[in-house]
Amino acid sequence: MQVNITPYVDGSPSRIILSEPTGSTAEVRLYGGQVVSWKNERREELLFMSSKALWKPPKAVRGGVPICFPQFSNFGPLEQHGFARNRLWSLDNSPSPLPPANNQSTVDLILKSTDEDLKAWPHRFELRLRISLSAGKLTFIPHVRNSDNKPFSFSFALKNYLSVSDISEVRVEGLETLDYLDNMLERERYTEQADAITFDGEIDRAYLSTPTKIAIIDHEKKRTFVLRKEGMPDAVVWNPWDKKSKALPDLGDEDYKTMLCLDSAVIETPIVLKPFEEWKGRQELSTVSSSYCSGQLDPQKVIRGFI
Ligand code: TA6
Repeated sequence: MQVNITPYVDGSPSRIILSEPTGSTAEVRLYGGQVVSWKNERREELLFMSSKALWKPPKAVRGGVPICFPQFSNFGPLEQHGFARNRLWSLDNSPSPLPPANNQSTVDLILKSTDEDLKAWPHRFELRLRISLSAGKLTFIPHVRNSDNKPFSFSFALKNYLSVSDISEVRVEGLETLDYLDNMLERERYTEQADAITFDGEIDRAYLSTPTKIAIIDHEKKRTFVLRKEGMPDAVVWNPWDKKSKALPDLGDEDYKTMLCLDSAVIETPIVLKPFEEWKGRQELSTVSSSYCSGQLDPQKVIRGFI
């Protein structure tokens, strides 16, 4: 289907526009290999973008889906969330064979270690990312190859900034009763209660060994995001709330009200690759209209795959 590549007018890295027959689109920046927009067929923006996003390197744009590699968090030798989101990626001219592109619009990107990177992280790697758009669904297939002669380990996350109407009206289903590391309490380990997660303050948690499906219900918009993931057992839930929103220079003071980060992640058990070994993950973001308040759509049915 449609893949258009256009250079930015100010000469900064190119962007790729994916589109598909029902009218949805996605915009990908080669800088950071980052999806910065996903609009549905009604042209509604589904991903959050900070009202104060900095579009100039080396700061990653705060919004869309930044790629966190080879380190998630700031617990490690590298900058917070690793350097992949602050690098210029390329179009991958030798992607592995595409599955049948039935009504999909797909782009393959690649990031390889540079001499500069090797100073900070002495491991040669190839990080590939396939981004596919189809009606109501945005799919990410990250793929890491150890192209070095020694093993390395890495943590990883797709940092999904979701656009919500009002965070205080959002529920997350699928993470009940799981253990999580609380980043606000020195990453202490706790167990989630048995109800859906709702929001009335800052939250910054890495849920461990999560199910393959998580539902994010936007009550006001009557929209449910469904996050399906493979190869990424953990999930991060983050909302900065008011104080941290004011403290982050590239986040609007009120932006926390209309965003939720729900990341597919590899945190608790980093991936270890021997020379020439590969790791592949998969994430599907989709939306279903949820007349949840009338009880017609039970998020648990979404989780259990009936919808
Ligand atoms: O995803 C949660 C988190 O690690 C939070 O602790 C917060 O730091 C957020 O990421 C923002 O990270 P960034 O580096 O994008 O400012």
